[in-house]
Amino acid sequence: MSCSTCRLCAQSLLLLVLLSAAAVSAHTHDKVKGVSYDGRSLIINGRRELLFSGSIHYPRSTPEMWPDIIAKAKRGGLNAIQTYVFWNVHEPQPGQLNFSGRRDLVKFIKLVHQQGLYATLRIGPFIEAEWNFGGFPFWLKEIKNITFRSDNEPFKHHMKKFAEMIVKMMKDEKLFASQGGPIILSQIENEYNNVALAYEEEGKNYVQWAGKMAVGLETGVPWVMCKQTDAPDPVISSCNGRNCGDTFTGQNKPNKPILWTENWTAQYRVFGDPPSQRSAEDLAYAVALFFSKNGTLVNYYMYHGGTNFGRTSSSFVTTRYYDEAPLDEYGLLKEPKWGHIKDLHSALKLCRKALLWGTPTVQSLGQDLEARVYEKPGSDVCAAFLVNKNPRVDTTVVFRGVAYVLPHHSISILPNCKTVVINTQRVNAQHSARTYHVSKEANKKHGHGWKMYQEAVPTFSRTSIRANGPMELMNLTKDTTDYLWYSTSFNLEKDDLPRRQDIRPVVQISSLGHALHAFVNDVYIGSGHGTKIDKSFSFAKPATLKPGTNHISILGMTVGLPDSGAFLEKRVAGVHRVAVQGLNTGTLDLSANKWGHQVGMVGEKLRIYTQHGSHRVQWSAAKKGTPLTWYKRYFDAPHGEDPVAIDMSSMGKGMVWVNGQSIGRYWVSYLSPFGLPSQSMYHIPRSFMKPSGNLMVVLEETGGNPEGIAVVTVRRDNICAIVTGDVKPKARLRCADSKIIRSIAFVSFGNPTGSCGQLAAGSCHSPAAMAVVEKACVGKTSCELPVSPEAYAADASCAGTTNTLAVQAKCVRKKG
Ligand SMILES: *[C@@H]1O[C@H](CO)[C@@H](O)[C@H](O)[C@H]1NC(C)=O
Ligand SMILES: *[C@@H]1O[C@H](CO)[C@@H](O)[C@H](O)[C@H]1NC(C)=O
Ligand SMILES: *[C@@H]1O[C@H](CO)[C@@H](O)[C@H](O)[C@H]1NC(C)=O
Ligand SMILES: *[C@@H]1O[C@H](CO)[C@@H](O)[C@H](O)[C@H]1NC(C)=O
Ligand SMILES: CC(=O)N[C@H]1CO[C@H](CO)[C@@H](O)[C@@H]1O
Repeated sequence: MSCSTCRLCAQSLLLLVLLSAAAVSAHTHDKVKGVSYDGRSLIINGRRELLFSGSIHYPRSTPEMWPDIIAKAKRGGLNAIQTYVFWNVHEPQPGQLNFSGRRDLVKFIKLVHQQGLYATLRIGPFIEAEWNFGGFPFWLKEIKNITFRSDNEPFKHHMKKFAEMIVKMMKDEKLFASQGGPIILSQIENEYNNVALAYEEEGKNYVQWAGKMAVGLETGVPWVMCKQTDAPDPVISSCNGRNCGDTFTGQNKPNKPILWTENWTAQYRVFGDPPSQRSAEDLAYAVALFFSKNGTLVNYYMYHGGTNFGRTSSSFVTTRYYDEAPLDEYGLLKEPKWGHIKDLHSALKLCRKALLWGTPTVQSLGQDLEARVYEKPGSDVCAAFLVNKNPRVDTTVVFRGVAYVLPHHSISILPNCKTVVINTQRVNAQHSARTYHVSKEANKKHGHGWKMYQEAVPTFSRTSIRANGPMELMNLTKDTTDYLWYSTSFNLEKDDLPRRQDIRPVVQISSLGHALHAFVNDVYIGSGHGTKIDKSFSFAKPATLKPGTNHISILGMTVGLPDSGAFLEKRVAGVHRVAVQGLNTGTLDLSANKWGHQVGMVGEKLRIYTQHGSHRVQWSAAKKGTPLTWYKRYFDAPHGEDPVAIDMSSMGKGMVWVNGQSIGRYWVSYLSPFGLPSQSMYHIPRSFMKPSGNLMVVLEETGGNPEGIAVVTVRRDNICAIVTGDVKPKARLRCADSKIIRSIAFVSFGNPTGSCGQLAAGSCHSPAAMAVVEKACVGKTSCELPVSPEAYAADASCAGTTNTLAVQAKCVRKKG
């Protein structure tokens, strides 16, 4: 035995003593209602638990979707659901409360409870969350002398009032675990460490105050702060990020458990971003590593991202949110991510005893290779994690006398220290591909196609709010609309203008963000916008000016209020400076001119996107390509139960309403570096529609072709099994949403290539395989297939065979 192993033994003996002490204290909690913790784990109603939690935000889907989403999370092996509380949807005006519809927090938590899951409630009230203003209502900014998230009396007063109200609401409904309810943890503040420095001493005082205030609310369950290494006792600091098992686990005291409140399942997207992925393999690796390093609670951020309806997203964030999560925007299973982490949860649950009561040891198995073992001496309780940290090289390790193949960047889990039940790099879960289908019934013309109403461009004389210079935007819109018009008029002499017709003066605008459309003498001259990273931008476009009075009107706008960084209440946006260059007299600076402002669009004020309001204006036959145009038409809901979306590829930027409800902002003209829109499909929840005669209204800012808009249904009916025989002897296929397998589109055994939706046979292929798979699967909800050459009369000696079975099946909804 080498010296280093000696030291390991001594260390583990010490650990054993510590851990048995912890186990004893856990037993004394038996039959105690409520939640406590020690250095090992949370102890819920006297029981230690491994917690697999997923974020699902109630206002990002609909009450009609909640039961299905929660049930799918449960089937995916979760035992807890986490949500933020969204202050600005509950209290849009001071004292004016709303907890109905999508805002029904109590109903959401009760549904979680009904399905036997725990809940964790992140009250914030600062939540960030890519949510408008980080969750703060705009009126909070208008309170005299307020500084958000600091040791500031007005802020602390309102924060406390809100936290008290939410806690009381939960207590009245008996929703805390201490009352027999599902809520096992609450969170106060959010990632304050990121901004603490900016607030200096007042930040430190504020964190201490926030922790004490929260604890004083006496929920009977622990509070967490995420990434808060100075979290005041007994508040637990937890970890956020992609790789919490790697270097930092978030623990700020040895007597507090290691919890991971945000493990990003992908990355949220902003307009202009290319698509992103976090592979199922990488996610599973990170979670397995975290549990191998004493972690006991993981939360997938997001498990279901959903939709930023209306104007709820923060600056530049797309309307769909974390569509790459295990449940996609529509609540459909995103495979193999959903299935692979489900398999991981099953494997980890088999390790429960060892993880919660065993003694951890670490043994090196070579460079980048280690065995992390939890063992209870004197019993056969033993679980091992064999880790290969090398990002490229597959290898074989020997652990307790047995050889194990260990692919690169992977962890094998052995719940009995002998048998591998999962390797994070080997995905056995089925795959699925998402498809969109144009709905005939929804796109039928009915005799009435698109109608339009054009917004007028307001000139200075028609505006009411005047100032010497353009004013800050958010101060005027007060978060009631994205839009603020800026108008000014100025005179030019004939001599001011260039003599040559082909040389036109240039209108130059500098903006503090986020986007603008410019009109000169009622003619649209162009648009500009900033980015998520740099919201300010400048704009310069030639314009046709004339002798006499000229008008410049600029539609400035935000695309969601900011949600991150210090001093949110001091942010600025809108037109800043305006000049006309290239006049014979040089540059005309209009920044100190008299400017008029108009908040919002006329169509917004008249609510012409509602059935009632649409009668307030005169609609005419639609023309394409016109800026600042409202379009409307009626449509029937697509038949069936598949989710519904709308393809906006033919449009520019704006918003869509269905029966008066906003389905969010669209912005397809902002292309990613790959030349594609970040989002073309926009979700219309089924509950927004009735069977026929639905009113759709589109506000298009720059010009598009409404004839190109199509209502589509969304499916993940193409499911695939891609399994290699020497890893797993069986492959499984299962249709979701009570559908059955109608047909088999592709089968190959040998060395097939491609991914689900694009599978192709390789050089080794067995024609007999199709009949075998059809017989086993067609007409069934699920089927199990052997993965061996014999089962498919395949040539096992075919050069290049990988003994891989690839199947693509099509699911359909059962008739009747
Ligand atoms: C509350 O919110 C719902 C949407 O969830 C909305 O339909 C309703 O009008 C709101 N009620 C009030 C009083 O603002
Ligand atoms: C605002 O702060 C100033 C300076 O701290 C103080 O003098 C003033 O009384 C405060 N006003 C209110 C309404 O709290
Ligand atoms: C896991 O817990 C043990 C016992 O408390 C400790 O010695 C060890 O350092 C922990 N491992 C990690 C990675 O935190
Ligand atoms: C916004 O309005 C507040 C008063 O409501 C004022 O103190 C502040 O200076 C304004 N900000 C800007 C940038 O104009
Ligand atoms: C702190 C941290 O781990 N951040 C990572 C979170 O995940 C995203 C992608 O999802 C990474 O880009 C970050 O580096």
